Amino acid sequence: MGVFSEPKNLAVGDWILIPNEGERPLRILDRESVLIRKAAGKRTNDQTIAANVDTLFIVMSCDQDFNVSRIERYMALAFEAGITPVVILTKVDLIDDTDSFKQEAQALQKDLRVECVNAKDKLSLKVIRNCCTEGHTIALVGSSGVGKSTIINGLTDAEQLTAEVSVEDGKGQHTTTSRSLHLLNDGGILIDTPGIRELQLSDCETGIEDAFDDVMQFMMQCKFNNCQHETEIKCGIKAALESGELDQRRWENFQKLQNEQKLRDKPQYEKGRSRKQ
Ligand SMILES: Nc1nc2c(ncn2[C@@H]2O[C@H](COP(=O)(O)OP(=O)(O)O)[C@@H](O)[C@H]2O)c(=O)[nH]1
Ligand SMILES: [Mg+2]
Repeated sequence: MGVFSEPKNLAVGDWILIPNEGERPLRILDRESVLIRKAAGKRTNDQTIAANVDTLFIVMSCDQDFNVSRIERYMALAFEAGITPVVILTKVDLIDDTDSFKQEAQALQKDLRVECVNAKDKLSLKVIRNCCTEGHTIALVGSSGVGKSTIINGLTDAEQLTAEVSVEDGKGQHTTTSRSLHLLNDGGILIDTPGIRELQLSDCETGIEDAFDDVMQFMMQCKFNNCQHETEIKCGIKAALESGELDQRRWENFQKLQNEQKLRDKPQYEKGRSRKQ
């Protein structure tokens, strides 16, 4: 058996084989999934957010943080890694109309699971408790201040640092600065991530196609295979936009995410050129 050497990208969620307590680890178990994003500010490096995740909780509060385009971005990230996304809408106790937020998120995909919670109320968290079964790993992502640590506190008995939030601007202070892993009594595992301000997708083409399966269907209706969805006749996208089946925002976000991918795949010097255009 080989000598254990820690790889550079050992990530939260990795499983390590240790023969007996206190002995040297033998090896890292093969990963079932890996959540990757493009490292902020760097052009080439990918950053592993977490390994062996089964479910991604996309946490968003029902206030100015709520943004469906950002949900779509996180969905693409999850689908690319083969992870099931669940949208958790928090701070429902602070608003009257929860349904409009829920409906907007639900409209993104028919079978997308969307749950509304008051993260400060353990009873309210009951709706997501069934995700935390034995052997199941959940990573929480979302802006800072939306309630990720509060959800973890509610689902575990541990006390994590949470930030006080100002009600007027809805912004929490940044308290979680590194990833952390929490074992639940019922056997599940929760992984907290620091609020990611600028989530750039790594290699994510199929993830985007899965997150926008309706758009892919509309494209199949185009008369021409190389349709640019601009001036061509019998364009499935234009027809869907005109009929209202596809909304302009969703179409623009799809194009934005796809363009990020194209830019990512270009050699460095071409990236420089395309920025100047
Ligand atoms: N009223 C209310 N406050 C919440 C809720 N979720 C989180 N908070 C508050 O929002 C602030 C930020 O929460 P925190 O869990 O630290 O956010 P994180 O940065 O996503 O981990 C804290 O003051 C929490 O008490 C919620 O559902 N309802
Ligand atoms: Mg936190």
